[in-house]
Amino acid sequence: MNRKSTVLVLAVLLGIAVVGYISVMQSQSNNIQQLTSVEVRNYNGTDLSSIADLRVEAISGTQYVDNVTYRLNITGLVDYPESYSYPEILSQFQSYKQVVTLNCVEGWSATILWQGVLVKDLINEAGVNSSATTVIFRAVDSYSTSFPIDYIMNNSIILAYKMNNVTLTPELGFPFQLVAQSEWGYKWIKWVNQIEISSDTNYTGYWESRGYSNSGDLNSSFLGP
Ligand SMILES: Nc1nc2c(c(=O)[nH]1)N[C@H]1C(S)=C(S)[C@@H](COP(=O)(O)O)O[C@H]1N2
Ligand SMILES: [Mo]
Repeated sequence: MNRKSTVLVLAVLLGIAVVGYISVMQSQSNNIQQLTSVEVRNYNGTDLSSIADLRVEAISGTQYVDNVTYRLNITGLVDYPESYSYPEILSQFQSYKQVVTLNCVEGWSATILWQGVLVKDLINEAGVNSSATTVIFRAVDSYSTSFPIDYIMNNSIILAYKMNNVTLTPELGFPFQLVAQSEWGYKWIKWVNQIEISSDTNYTGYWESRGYSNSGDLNSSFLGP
C-alpha cells in the first residue's frame, strides 16, 4: 500500500469508529426510562404548598394547549420577532428555580417551587428597542396583563413550566405561567402565548381594565391605582 491509500484506509476506519461511538451513545440515551416526577414539598428548608392547594382561577375555564402546534411569540418593539415551540423554550434557554408565594386577591396563597426561563433572557434575545416601556403578556384565553419593562429587566422574573418539580397541568396554565413575584395573583398570567414589547404605558390588562390596580403591587391594595 502506498502512503495515500494508507491515509485513506485510516480515515475510513476513523469514520467507522466515530459513527459507531455515536450510535452506542444514542442507544444508551434511548434506554433512559422517564419516570413520572413526584411533587416536592420542601426545598432548601422551606415548606411548600401542594399544587393541589391552588384554586384554579380562570376567566374562561381551563385551556387545553396542544404542545405540537403551540407557539410563544415575542412581538412588538423588537429587532427580531421570535416564535418558539415549547421544546425550543425548554432547550434553548437557561432554566432557573425559585420559591415564590402566589397571593390571590380572594385571600388565599400558595408557596411553590417554580422552575422556568427568565423573561428577560427571552426578550433580550429578540433585541428590545430603546423606545420600549411596557411588556404586555397575552394568553390563549384572551386574558392579558402588563408590566413596566424595568420590572422585567431589574428582577429575575420567571416564565414557569414546572411547579414543585411537576410539569404544569392544563388547569394550572400549561405550557407557561408567569411568576410575577411581589405582585397580586391576577398578574400571574397562565397559558401565555405572546409577549409584546410596547411603548403603551397606559395599557390595562383583563382585571386592570375592570378596576384592579395596574401596578399590582402586593404591598398595596389591589383596588388602588
Ligand atoms: N390566562 C389566565 N391567567 C390567569 C387567570 C385567568 O383567568 N386567565 N387568573 C389569574 C388569577 S386571578 C390568579 S389568582 C392566578 C391563579 O393561578 P392558579 O390558577 O394557578 O392558582 O392565575 C392568574 N392567571
Ligand atoms: Mo386571583
